Order: sequence, then structure tokens, then C-alpha cells
Amino acid sequence: MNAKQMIFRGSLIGLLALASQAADVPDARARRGGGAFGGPVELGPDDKAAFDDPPAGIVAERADVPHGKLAMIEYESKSVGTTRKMNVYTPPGYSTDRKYPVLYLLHGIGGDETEWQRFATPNLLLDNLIADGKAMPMIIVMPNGRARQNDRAEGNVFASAPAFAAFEKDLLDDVIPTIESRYSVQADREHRGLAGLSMGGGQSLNFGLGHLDAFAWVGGFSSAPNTKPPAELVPDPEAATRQLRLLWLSCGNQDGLIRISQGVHAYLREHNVPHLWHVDGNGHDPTHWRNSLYHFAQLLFAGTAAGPTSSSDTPTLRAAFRDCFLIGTAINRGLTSGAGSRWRSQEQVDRDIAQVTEQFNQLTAENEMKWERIHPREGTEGYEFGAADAFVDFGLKRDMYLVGHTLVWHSQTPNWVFAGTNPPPATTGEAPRPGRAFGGFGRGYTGPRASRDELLERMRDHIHTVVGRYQGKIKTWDVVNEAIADGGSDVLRNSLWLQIIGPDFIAKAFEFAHEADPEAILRYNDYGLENPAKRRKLLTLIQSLKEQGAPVMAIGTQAHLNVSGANFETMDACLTELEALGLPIHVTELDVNSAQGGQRNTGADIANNASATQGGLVDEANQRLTQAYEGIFRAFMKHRASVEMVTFWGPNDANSWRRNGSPLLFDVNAEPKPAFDAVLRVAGKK
Ligand code: 9MR
Repeated sequence: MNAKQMIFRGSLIGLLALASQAADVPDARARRGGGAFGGPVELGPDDKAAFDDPPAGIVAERADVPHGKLAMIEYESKSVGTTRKMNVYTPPGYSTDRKYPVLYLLHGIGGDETEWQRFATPNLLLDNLIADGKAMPMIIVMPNGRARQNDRAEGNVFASAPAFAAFEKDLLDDVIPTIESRYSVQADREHRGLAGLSMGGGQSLNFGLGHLDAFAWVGGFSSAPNTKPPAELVPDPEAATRQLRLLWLSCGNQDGLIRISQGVHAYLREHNVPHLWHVDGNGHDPTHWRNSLYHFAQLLFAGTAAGPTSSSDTPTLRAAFRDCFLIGTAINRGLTSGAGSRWRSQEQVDRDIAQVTEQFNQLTAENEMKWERIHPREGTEGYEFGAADAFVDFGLKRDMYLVGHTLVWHSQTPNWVFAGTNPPPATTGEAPRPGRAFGGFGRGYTGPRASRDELLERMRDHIHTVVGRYQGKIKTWDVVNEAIADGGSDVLRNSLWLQIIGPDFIAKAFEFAHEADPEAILRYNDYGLENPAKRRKLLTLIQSLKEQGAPVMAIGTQAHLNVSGANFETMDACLTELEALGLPIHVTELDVNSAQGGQRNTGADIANNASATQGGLVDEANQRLTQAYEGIFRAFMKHRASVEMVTFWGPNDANSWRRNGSPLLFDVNAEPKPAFDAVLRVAGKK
């Protein structure tokens, strides 16, 4: 036996000891504090809980809720050559008039097809979640993961490890076909999940990630050392990113096998494969497994036509464009707090959240990370992270790709940032605009100023603190926003950043952001790039940034459009030229204003917004909006090799900065408009 095998054997013996203990103790709380086994636990900064512990009573048998059924069924396994058993849960009201998604749930080394039932009563757990509207009706299949003639957990359980590997064939060739022939199921990868505990966690990662054509939802709960090395599990991170709907990894921080999951997490993080990493306070025990199933089940199948948040059979943008680009929305604290307000009732907020969860796979912080919000006062005590943290939690819980907006901007930057002891020049270029309502912060400041070095130091501190805090969670940052001048021949806007630091303020911002998170995608973001003159300036700016060696990694084109100018040709021309820069293109703030007042200009400058949404809607607004969206999405699809992300500036009209202009695909009730259907048609899904 070589060293590696010895470690493996040692861990399995640990597992074995545990399995016999745990299996004998129906309530895992009795084992709590039993200490680590399998090795010392070393926790890193990432090893934190993504979810709070569930409330008490998650598996209580409630008289007030409908119950599903559990049935122990038999099947002929060709691969094993025997008749085998599996425990199958069908949800309350199961009917062949409907098709259900299926979760295959695998047990540990000391268990069999009854183990999950003993540890977590998945039937009661799901009955409760479904009744509370937190999980969708699904079938749960609990097979026996020991694929050999005698599949009882008898004798030297350690010796059965190879049979756990052999189960791959039984699962794919016998278990799944049996379920799909006997039950009314949605028989495709989008509606198939695979998860398990301990050895079953390792099996789920090995088989699930090894067969992405069969499973889009994969979970490992305190996965055992049978887990393949991460590079073997995910040899092609890009394909995994594209195909996976959810990859869940969890472990207790008292679990001596946590290094297995930590290793997988580190590799996924390094290769930017989205996944959920949840470390709770348990050991290698049924409490962790039950709680993990509780959280995992709530995420399962979300956003598929049958997802938990889907009130109807509405198809989804995220599914339609899955193979093309990320599709996202900006959201604000009204949504992430989850609470109703004077402007939007609890019911409406619930609907907004459901729509966001169902339709999108990417989120941008609309306002919560702007300087004035996240860093309103000077000094290390001057940061306010609450709302930004809530955004990140909201997104991570939904397994969304997160974008931070925005680090350096002429607007919404508090005056203290620019203030100092140097007298301002006689003329300050851009006319100061009074008042906060028009985003006057920053550019309205006319007092004595900071020096170049002082301002650079403030910028560095801000970027390092904010980007550093969300490292690994926020994947893309708008580093510099709207630095290009609108009219005239100057390339750069005459902002206080430019005046005080000089034109290299942009390159510096990118350098600082890259230092803070070398993995983050850093983008330059601006509006009005559909206008050829402004686009030329952008090309000049990006060339110059490249020459300065600034780590600009993507171009953000906001695309705040008007129905009068939004069409295939204009967007095609815009993307064709942007593409020539050789950088990925992100459409960052898409909306199409249908208000009469908006038809005069294509600016996104906040100061113009009041008039841009006045005058009522243009004639036949809905029809024109539909045509506009159809055209621009055709252009996105034509350029999909370069377009990596399309983000709407709000999920629906009620949540839009231009709500009077009815600019989005969903109306104020979060109901899809005809433009939504047109966009899906472009994707070939309707
Ligand atoms: O939509 C945002 C609105 O809620 C804010 O009041 C405003 C000022 O912070 O910013 C809006 O978003 C802007 C974005 O941050 C940058 N590009 C233009 C957007 C619309 O003005």
C-alpha cells in the first residue's frame, strides 16, 4: 500500500467508525461536539456559512400540510445482475398529468437505501418546504449506492468502497431509466439533480461532474475521500460553468474530512467555476446532512420552467440564453432586504424576488456599491457595508454571477474625497451642478482640493477595501464609469478625478483593483457608445489604457436606449467596432425608454433623466418596444462570441430608474410584455 492509499484507507476507517456510530444515533445532535475525525481542521477565510442554521421543526410531521408518499421499490439491475431496492418519495398531489424533476440522493459508506430516511426524513422535510412554498414539488430517489450482489452494509464496510465507484453504471444505466419509465418525470439534465452525504457526496461530485450531460444540479455534503482530485472532477472549467445550474459544496467546521471539500472549493474558485460553498458548525454528522438538504432543496430546479418561484410555465431568459451569454439585472436594496415599503407592498416585493430568481443568472448592484453609499465618510470607520453585503448574500444564495458597480465615477462621490488644502483653479472646467438630486456629488465640489497623491491614496484605500472585501464573490467590477466626455473633441470628461490626478487616474484605478483581486474581471463602463463619435473616443481611450499596461479586461456598454434609435443596425455597428478591441463585451445597463421625452437624446447622464421620462409614452409604445428589443437581441446573438453578459437595468418597470418610460421586458406587476416573447423568439425558444 503506498502513502496515498494509506491516507485513503485511514480516512475510510475513520468514516467507517463514524458510519457505525452515526447510523446508530438517529438524532445527530447527540453526536455534536464529538470532535473532528479524519484529520485536523484548518479553516480559511472563505470557510463560512452561506446560510443561517434552519429553524427548529424542519422535519416535524405537520398535521396541517399535505403529505407525499414514500415507496420502497425494486428494479432489475443489469449492471449488478440482481434485483435491487430504492426508496422513492413522490410529492403531495403527485399526478401523471404533470411532469416532475428528480433528485437522486446518495448515502454514506455505512448506509443503504434507508439511510437518508433515518438521518433526515426527506419526505417530511420536503412536505414542509413544499407546503411553505420554499421548494418545488419533486421526486426524490434514494437508491443503494453499493453496487454489488450483496449490497447490505455488513462485515467490513471499508471493503465495499469499490462497489461505490461501480454504482456509476447502475445509476446511469438502471436506476435513472427505471425511474423515468415508471414515474412522470422531466427526463432531461435541467430537471435532474444528484447529491449525497459523505461517500455519497463523493459519488455525486464524481458522477455528476463527470456526466454534465445528465445532471445540471450537483451537491456534495461533507464529501468523503472517494472524491476525485479537483482537476479530474472538473477538467474543463468553462464547460462546467456553462452547463451547471448549481454546484453545492458544504461541510461542517468540526468535520475532519473538510479538507476534501476545501480542496474542491479552492480549485473551483481558482478556475472561476460558480459554486456555493457553505460551512456550518456541525461535524461529519446527520445534522449537517439534514440541514444541507434543507437548503439545497430550496435552490433545486429554480429558474427551470417548473422552479419553485415559477407561478406559471413562463419560459426564462436564463434558460433561453444559457449557451450564449449571462443574462442579468441590476437590483437595489428594496429587493435584497425582501421587505415591502411605502412604494412596493410585501406581495409585490415577493413577486419581484421570484421574477429575479427565476429569470436571471447574473446580478449587478444598482446603487449599493457607489462611493456615496458604501464609503460616505472619510477613514476606515467611514464605510457602510450593510446594503452591499445584503446584495452579495442575496446573489450567492441564488448562485448568481455578481457584478460590482462602480469604483471610480465623477458622480455620487462625496465631497470629502476631493477636499484638501490646495486652492481650486480659477475655472474648474465642467460647470458645477447643484444638488444631490441630480447626482451633483463630486462634480459640484468647488472648495479647496486634495493633492494628486492624496486623492490617489484615497482611491487606493477605497478600491482595496471594497474589492478586497468581496474578493472571489464579486466576479466583475465596473472599475471606472463614464470617464469619456460627451461633446467636443476632448476624450476625457473634465471631472475632478481628471483635474486633480490627471489622465492616468483611469489606469491607476485598474491597477489598484487588480492588486485587490487578481481574479476579478475589470471593466471600463460607459454610455452612449451607440453614437459613433463617442465610440471613437472609447476606442482611443482603451488603446491608450492598453499602452499604459492597465488591466482592462472587458468593455461595458451601458445601452440606455430609446425606442426611436434602438434597432439591429445601430447595435450591430456598435458591437462590430467594439469587438475590434479584442476584449469581451458586456452590455451593462440595458433598457429602452419609451417615453416621449426620452427620444431626443441617448444619454444616460442622470441629470437628463427627469426630462427623458416626461411627456407620456410614444404612440404604440409596446409594439415599438418589442421591435426594438427584437433588433438589439438579434445583434447580441450575432456577436455572441464577444458578448459575454447582458444586464438589464432593473428587473421590471416598477424597479427602473426610468419607470415612466416603461423600458424593460417586464411590466410594473413583473409580468412579461410582448417584448419578452420577442427576445425569446430571437433565442429560438418560442
Ligand atoms: O439607476 C440608478 C439610479 O437609481 C440612481 O439614482 C442613479 C444615481 O446613482 O444612478 C442610476 O444608475 C446609473 C448608473 O449607476 C451609471 N450609468 C447610468 C445609470 C442611470 O443613470
